[in-house]
Amino acid sequence: MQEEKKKLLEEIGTATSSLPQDVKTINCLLIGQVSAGKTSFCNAAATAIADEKRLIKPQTVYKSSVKSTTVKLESCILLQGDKQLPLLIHDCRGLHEIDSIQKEDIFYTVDGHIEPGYKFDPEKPISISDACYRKDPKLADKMHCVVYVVDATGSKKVLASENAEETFRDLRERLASTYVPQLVLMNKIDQLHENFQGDLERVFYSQLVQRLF
Ligand SMILES: Nc1nc2c(ncn2[C@@H]2O[C@H](COP(=O)(O)OP(=O)(O)OP(=O)(O)O)[C@@H](O)[C@H]2O)c(=O)[nH]1
Ligand SMILES: [Mg+2]
Repeated sequence: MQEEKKKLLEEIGTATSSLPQDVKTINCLLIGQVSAGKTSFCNAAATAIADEKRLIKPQTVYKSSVKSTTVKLESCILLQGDKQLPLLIHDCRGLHEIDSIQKEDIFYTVDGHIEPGYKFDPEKPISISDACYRKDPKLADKMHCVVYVVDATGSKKVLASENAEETFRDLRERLASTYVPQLVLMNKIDQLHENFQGDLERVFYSQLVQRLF
């Protein structure tokens, strides 16, 4: 396990070497339904890499609200000791029937128009006169990878809402002509079936998980 982790960290550490010089960090955006576990994933990744044997930012652990806890565009820095890895995971407000992140704001974020720290307004997308609006984003400001975080326990259909389905579909279409990789992160699999709780590796062979896709 430690060997795999070392290899993964080496890969992340050298991931920018083939990119243009001004791209010092790879930006990865997590999007998904409210409560899908976006922030928890950031915290888990930061905790695993820091190796401090304590949970970084444990405040999401007991959350059960229907509204998004995360309201801003937040960048999760991954620290290994005092060294920062060249990968930033960006966390944002979740999708929901009420008080959702606006679809246009997701597009603006992917295109690098929104500065970290921007508080998403569920009523309207960012205005181009906003202080957090970047008029002329460079390649380094854009998202280089998009991860759709889905809650495996949400319902028979993991997206669970038309709003989310439409947003995911439109984003997929927008990104289809780009080289931005798109991944799905299925979360809360530990709750999908009691058999998984003791041995999470079983999910890789599970027909239940396969059917959800
Ligand atoms: N069992 C289980 N619970 C999880 C997992 N990931 C997250 N949770 C719980 O799910 C709830 C929501 O997690 P968050 O990380 O706040 O979800 P989020 O997607 O950031 O939500 P918003 O910011 O509100 O959009 C919390 O109570 C977490 O503890 C998981 O893998 N398994
Ligand atoms: Mg969150």
